[in-house]
Amino acid sequence: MPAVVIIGAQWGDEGKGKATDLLAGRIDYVVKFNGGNNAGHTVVVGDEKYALHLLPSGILTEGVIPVIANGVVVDIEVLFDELTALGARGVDVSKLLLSGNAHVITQYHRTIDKVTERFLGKRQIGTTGRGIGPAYADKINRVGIRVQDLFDEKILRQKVEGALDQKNHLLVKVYNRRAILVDEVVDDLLAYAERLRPMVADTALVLHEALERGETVLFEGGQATMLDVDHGTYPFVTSSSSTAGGAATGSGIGPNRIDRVIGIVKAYTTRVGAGPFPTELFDESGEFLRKTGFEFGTTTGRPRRCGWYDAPIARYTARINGVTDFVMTKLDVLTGLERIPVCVAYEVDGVRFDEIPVSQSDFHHAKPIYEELPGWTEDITGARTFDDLPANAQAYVLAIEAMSGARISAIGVGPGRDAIIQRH
Ligand code: 2SA
Ligand code: GDP
Ligand code: MG
Repeated sequence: MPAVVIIGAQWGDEGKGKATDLLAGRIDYVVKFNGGNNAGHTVVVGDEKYALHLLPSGILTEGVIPVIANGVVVDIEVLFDELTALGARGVDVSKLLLSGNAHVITQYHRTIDKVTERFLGKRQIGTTGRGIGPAYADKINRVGIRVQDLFDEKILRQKVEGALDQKNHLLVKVYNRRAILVDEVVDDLLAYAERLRPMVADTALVLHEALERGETVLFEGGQATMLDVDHGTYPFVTSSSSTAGGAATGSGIGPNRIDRVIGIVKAYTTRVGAGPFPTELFDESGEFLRKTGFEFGTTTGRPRRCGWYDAPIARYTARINGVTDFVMTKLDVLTGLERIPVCVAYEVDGVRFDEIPVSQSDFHHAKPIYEELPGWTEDITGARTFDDLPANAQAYVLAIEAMSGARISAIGVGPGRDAIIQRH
């Protein structure tokens, strides 16, 4: 099982760190291939709680080599802050490898992210404000700064000048902000160059060689399928490829290397930021899920929008990613509900849609068609085999599996690392 991809199958925060832990001990490399410090992984190890934003959660697994690959956008200050904080808690961070082709998030990306959101008013995306979109926009627009540019001051200066040219015009004339000085940005970035140098590697080659040796490489997706720039609910998406295909382009391995794609689904659904969400709840059930599941953003602290499980979304993400199996998290959060609605299809203007409507406008006002499943009241956090679960919890998992397009290979029953049931 040499190359495994883990992706979010909904709108993020499914608990991807949990699946990483499942494979721990068998992993040699863990790779972040998309996004930046907009990700938020909370990982509970014993009594310790770690919140990671830029670094892959696999960094917490001893002996694993963490890799930040070319598809990532890197805020260097955040990178060093996270490394320092983890190092102070005894985590070995010395093996981190960083692709020289990864793009850099600079202060002007953060500024533009914030001002454009403010100017969008009602049309806001609800970004994390970390400069992610503007950094990817520069990458695609071919005016981005890459990690390797920090080692050539002349090139760096030219590139920063090029990038700031139009941006300063916009900042001063449209947004009424002060112009950003080239020197300021260049000096900021150069200050990190020597500290960065030892981490920088040809990560595509490193991963290729590892796979050739038969070692196991885990690709840890940030955000989720429904936030993918191509396959998500555009424009209410992040700016990277957060689907399984992104693991290949975002790291430089061939797609045929990928052996297993694990989709992480919550036993219900959450979303942060704006955009369509058919099963969203606005009543006390939503409040119950938010409180019981502790649904608040790991990066921004924003309350997450909560709703019931959406089977058409699971089927869609199973297809888009080639999911081989799902890991379902947070089944314990549903304990105590008398009946649990599950969305099996949608209704749009009187027409039934069994799959996600292609038209975004239709999806925006799609009404869920629910099937109700009976709940359970027993505490399931101590369950470690499928048979330990109450009959109704078993039936819930099996019913969802039947509608979701792939096998459920493991079930999360609590926040702790070991609170998981594996099905063989
Ligand atoms: P951005 O900042 O450009 O990536 O925002 C674009 C949209 O993508 C959403 N997004 C996320 N959704 C869920 N979780 C994310 N990570 C953090 C977490 C979020 C947080 O794990 O909790 O702390 O708020 C994440 N990152 C980006 C975002 O909400 C926008 O809808
Ligand atoms: P990620 O973005 O997918 O890495 O997920 P987050 O870390 O943002 O959010 C997942 C949260 O759910 C974390 O606080 C985890 O500790 C928690 N979690 C993961 N699995 C379970 C589970 O099975 N039950 C409960 N109650 N919490 C879980
Ligand atoms: Mg998260």
